[in-house]
Amino acid sequence: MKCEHKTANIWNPEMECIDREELKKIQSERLKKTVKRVYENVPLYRARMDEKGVKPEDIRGVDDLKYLPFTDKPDLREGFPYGLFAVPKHDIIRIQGSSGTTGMPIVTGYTKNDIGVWTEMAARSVTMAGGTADDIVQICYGYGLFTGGLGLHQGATEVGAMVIPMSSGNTQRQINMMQAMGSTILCCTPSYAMLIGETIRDMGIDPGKLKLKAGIFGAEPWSENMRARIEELLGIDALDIYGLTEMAGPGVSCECLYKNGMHVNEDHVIPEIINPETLEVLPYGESGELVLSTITKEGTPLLRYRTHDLCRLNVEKCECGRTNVRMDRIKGRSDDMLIIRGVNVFPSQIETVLMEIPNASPHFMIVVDRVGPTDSMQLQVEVNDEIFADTVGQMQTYKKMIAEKVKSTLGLSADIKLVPPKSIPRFEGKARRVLDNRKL
Ligand code: DLL
Repeated sequence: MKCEHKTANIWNPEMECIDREELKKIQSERLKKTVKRVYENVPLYRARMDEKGVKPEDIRGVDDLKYLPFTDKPDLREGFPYGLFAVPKHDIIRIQGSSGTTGMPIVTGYTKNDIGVWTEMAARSVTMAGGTADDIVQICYGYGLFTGGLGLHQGATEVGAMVIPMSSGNTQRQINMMQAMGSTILCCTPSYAMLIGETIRDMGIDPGKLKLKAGIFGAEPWSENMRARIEELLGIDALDIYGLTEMAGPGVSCECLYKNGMHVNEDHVIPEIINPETLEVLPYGESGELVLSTITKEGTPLLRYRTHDLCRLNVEKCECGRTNVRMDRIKGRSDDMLIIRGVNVFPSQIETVLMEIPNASPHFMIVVDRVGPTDSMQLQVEVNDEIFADTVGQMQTYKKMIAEKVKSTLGLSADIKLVPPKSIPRFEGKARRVLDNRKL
């Protein structure tokens, strides 16, 4: 592991190392302005706040955050495409969307200022990984609606690094470029970093001969074991980065080289931890669901947005000197969303697809595995007697039809297995439709 660059700079020491009382004042001012703006411009917030009997002037600072209503993914789906925009379309210069469905995407709009804020958060992240104008940053997150590619691209550009906008895929070509250009920082999902590392090993390349020093990996859950494996395969410091489309994208938080939690950019986003059952706010240090409020976003500001990501917040000052709160690694989700090969999948989407297919039942099981560094998804679908009595050829055609429909709706390939009637377990309470065998 190469740690000699641990004394890396801090991109914005004024904000990242701010006195916490001072920070609270800034957050309070920004929160008040955001509340006023959404109340005046977004019908959903006005209705929710009126329902709770809360007026913008009741929110006098961060301590009053708890009086505000929550927002959640369905609000964004229902508001699609422009329902939650707080500024006229004229002021929006970019749209980004979630990596999940092609059916009902989630989109957020950015004003010029929003792009600036997001760029700043990503620049802080690249700097946390030791990135400077002397670095060569290879970005293998997807470019497009997904925020990974463009987010890190903007951040690395802001830092002045040389950016190689590879996007994902074509692993051998990635490695050839990495060798030829002398890339020093790699940005991709942790599972793709594993694949790159294993391919480098299989190609007989000595990782010590590469110029790579650090990796900025996120967009899906991973573990300390996986970190150790990637660091060994690539000879780098592997850092965790967190973000979500709804909050701008990657850079909500990122680890510094001390690798002890992800520093949250609290001057732009306020984190809270709640008990997902009772919705009660929990103190720092307790595990629960992460709830985020944007306090500088203009295009699509979101207050008390339920991420459904489970983690813990640590308010102790980090050895690196930053004072902002750190988020632990994401431990799981409080809803049933799965992330398979970087694509967000809800079991309910599979159910919707199956309901559109004649003779398929809504009884199914998703079995997720990790074969080497790649996720695989098997979809076990219960069919009726008529299909089950068909010839092998007819069953193959039927399977193909389901696979195509799943692919076109989710953008993911699944191995379809038809199972006999009544063979999938039935549940009286919440159905468990997912068997996740991945050891992350
Ligand atoms: O995944 C943004 C991103 C891009 C983050 C590149 C980091 C790097 P979405 O596609 O909207 O946005 O998915 C957001 O992904 O709610 C988490 O469940 C999960 N996620 C993101 N980062 C991490 C991470 C991007 N470091 C959803 N660890 C979030 C675990 C993560 N889960």
